[in-house]
Amino acid sequence: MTTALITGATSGIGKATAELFAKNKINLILCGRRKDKLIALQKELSTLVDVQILQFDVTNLIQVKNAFDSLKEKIELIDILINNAGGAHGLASFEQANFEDMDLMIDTNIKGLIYVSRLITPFMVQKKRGTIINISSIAGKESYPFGNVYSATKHAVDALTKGMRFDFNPYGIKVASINPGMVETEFSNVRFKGDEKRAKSVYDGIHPLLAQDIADAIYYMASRPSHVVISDLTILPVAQASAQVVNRNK
Ligand code: NDP
Ligand code: 8X3
Repeated sequence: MTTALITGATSGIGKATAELFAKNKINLILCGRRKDKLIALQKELSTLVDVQILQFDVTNLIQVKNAFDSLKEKIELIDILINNAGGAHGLASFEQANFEDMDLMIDTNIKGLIYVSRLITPFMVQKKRGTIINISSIAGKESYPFGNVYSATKHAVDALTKGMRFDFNPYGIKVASINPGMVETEFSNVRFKGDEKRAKSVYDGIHPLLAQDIADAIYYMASRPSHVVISDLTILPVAQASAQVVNRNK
């Protein structure tokens, strides 16, 4: 049976992907910081497949290493890695952006993805098999006003995806990225630090993507025949023409 590790499985895109993978009989290793959410999801999905949970913060290399060491036999079996944990913190003009927010985005979206991938890929290389899907963003393709550092971190994800594709080419490992536009998840609540009104207003007058729309695409990418890799996929709600151009007339 296939085994997938999903980071950021406690909400949004990661959770929807876990649910869809379980329906399709893919064993799961689910990761996140919120243990109660991991336990609830494990309970929900373990009637369908084997579900292991690992609680750690992707920004903390020691925590990532310890978590993987605690599940070594299963980590070695991973066929699919979904690098999804991440997010935006703040939305401010560069000269006013908060240092803690900037550090957190760099540490989570870039360094977290590097730590997780660096620890898992040696086993894929050994097996000469595996699929890595990095969740980037439309912000990884274009910058937009006030998106400065978030956008830079997602451009880095794009660059890392391409770099990994070169390095893993000799081993037949598939490396892909998916670049969603506006998806209504906890993303904006996190970006605006719990200001629900402001978070909701991001989706005013549009029909945004749902986490399930991205999960569908991830599953499609992960289930192609062995000679096919969908290397780069951008998905937008119909209302969105670019990171900035959004038709709010529904
Ligand atoms: P959510 O906020 O709903 O989910 C984010 C997930 O990341 C949570 O499960 C969270 O888990 C996890 N996470 C965040 N920080 C850490 C950390 N330091 N260590 C471990 N896990 C962490 O947002 P989305 O589902 O929308 O976001 C998923 C990915 O999709 C992100 O990389 C985001 O940048 C990207 N994306 C989102 C878009 C959108 O419009 N929503 C558009 C394009 C890309 P926990 O808090 O339990 O640790
Ligand atoms: C999230 C998409 O455009 O809100 O990555 O930054 S956007």
